[in-house]
Amino acid sequence: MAKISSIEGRILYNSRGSKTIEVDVKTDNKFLGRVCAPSGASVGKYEAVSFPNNNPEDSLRILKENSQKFIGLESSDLKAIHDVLKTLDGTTNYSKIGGALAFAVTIAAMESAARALDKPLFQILSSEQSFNFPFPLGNVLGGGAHAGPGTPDIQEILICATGSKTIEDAIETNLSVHKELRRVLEKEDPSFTNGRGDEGGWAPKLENQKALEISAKACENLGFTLGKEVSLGVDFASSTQWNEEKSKYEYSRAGFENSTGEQIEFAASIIEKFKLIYAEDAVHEEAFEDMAELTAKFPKTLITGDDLTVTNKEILKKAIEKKSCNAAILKVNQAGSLFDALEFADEATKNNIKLITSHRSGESTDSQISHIGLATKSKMLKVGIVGGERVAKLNELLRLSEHDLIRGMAEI
Ligand code: 2PG
Ligand code: MG
Repeated sequence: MAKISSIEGRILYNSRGSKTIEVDVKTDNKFLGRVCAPSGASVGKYEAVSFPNNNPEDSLRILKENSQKFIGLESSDLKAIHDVLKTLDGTTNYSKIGGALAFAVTIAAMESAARALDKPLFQILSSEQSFNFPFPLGNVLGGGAHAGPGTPDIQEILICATGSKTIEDAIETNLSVHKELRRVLEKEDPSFTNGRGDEGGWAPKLENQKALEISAKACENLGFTLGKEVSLGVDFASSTQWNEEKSKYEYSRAGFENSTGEQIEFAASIIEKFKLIYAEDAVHEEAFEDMAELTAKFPKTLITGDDLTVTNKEILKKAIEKKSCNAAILKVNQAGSLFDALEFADEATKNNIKLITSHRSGESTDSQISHIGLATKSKMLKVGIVGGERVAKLNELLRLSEHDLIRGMAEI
C-alpha cells in the first residue's frame, strides 16, 4: 500500500518570526511526514520564489484546492508527486505555487514514506548501502544580510573541524571554537553584547579583516592549527555588495569599493591568509568567469557556488562548462521540489562538483536536511552552530551516529 491518504497545510513561523507554510502528508492514514519550509535573507536572483505574491496564505490556498490530486499516490514516488506539482505550476521558478510549498510537500511525502517503510529518511533517498557523515560547517561570526549595522560586510565566517574523525568530535570542536570566540570578542571589546546573527554566529562591531583575525585567534587559543584540526570558511555572499550600475562591490560598512579585479584579489588574499577550506560566492551571482579564476587558482579550497548556482541543474551546467566552481551549495528550497534538488545533486556528483547541503537563515526546527546531506553524499552540512533551529540538525546527526550504515566522516 503506502499511499498518500491525506495532505494538509498550515501557516507557522520560521526562526526569524516570518510566516511560512508547514505541510502534513499522511500515508495509509497513519504515517505522518511533517515539514515546515525555511527561507533565505540573501536570496539568489534565479532561485525559486518562496511564495506567490510573497504570501504564504496563497500557497496554502493552492494546496487546499488541489490536495485531492495527491491522494492515492505512492508516497515514496517522488517523481509522481513532483509531476503533480508541475501540473499546478509549469514555471521554472515555482512563481505560481511557491517553492516553499514544493519543498514542504515533497519532503513531507518522503518522510511519511520513510515512516511507513520503517526506515530513516536518508535511506529511502538513496540506493547506496554505505554512507559518510558530511562535516558540519558552522557560522561562528556573521554580518551582511544576517546581522545589523556595524557588523562585517562579509556574511559568514565559518568553522569546519576538518581534522575530526567522528561526527561527535566535529560538532564538539565547532562548538568549542564558537565559545572561545565569544571570550576573544569580549576581551577585544568589553562592550560586546554577545549579540548573534540569524544563524547563531556572533555579530560584533568589527570590520571584515579584524573579524577574520579574531576568528583565527579563537582557533589558535584552543591549540588548533588552521588547515589541520580546524579550517575556516567564508560565505562572502558577494551579490549583497555588488552594485550593477557602478560595476563595483560596495563594502559600505568597512567603507571601500572593489572593482571586479580588486574583488578577486580581495577574496584571494583572504583565502590565502586564512588558509580557507571553503569560499562561497566570492564574486557576484553572474560572475561565472571571475569564479573560474578563483577555482583555477585554489584547487584545494572548495570554491563554492550558492547564489551562483541556486540549486538549479541548468545553471550548474553553465558553471561546469565555465569551470566556475569545484563545489556547490544544495538548498532544496532554492530548487523548489526535492526531486529538482536531487537531480541537481546527481549532476553535481557526475561532474565532480562537491556538494554542501545547507540550511537557510530563516529556518524551521526540522532536521530532514541532515538526511538529505547524507543521501546526496555531501561533503559538508552547513547548518549553523547554536540556536534551537540550528542545533536540531546537529542533534539529528548525533542520533544518526547510532545507525550502522553510516561509517565515519566524508572525504573532503
Ligand atoms: C547563504 C544562506 C545560508 P540565506 O547565503 O548561504 O547561510 O543564507 O538563507 O539568507 O540565503
Ligand atoms: Mg550563501
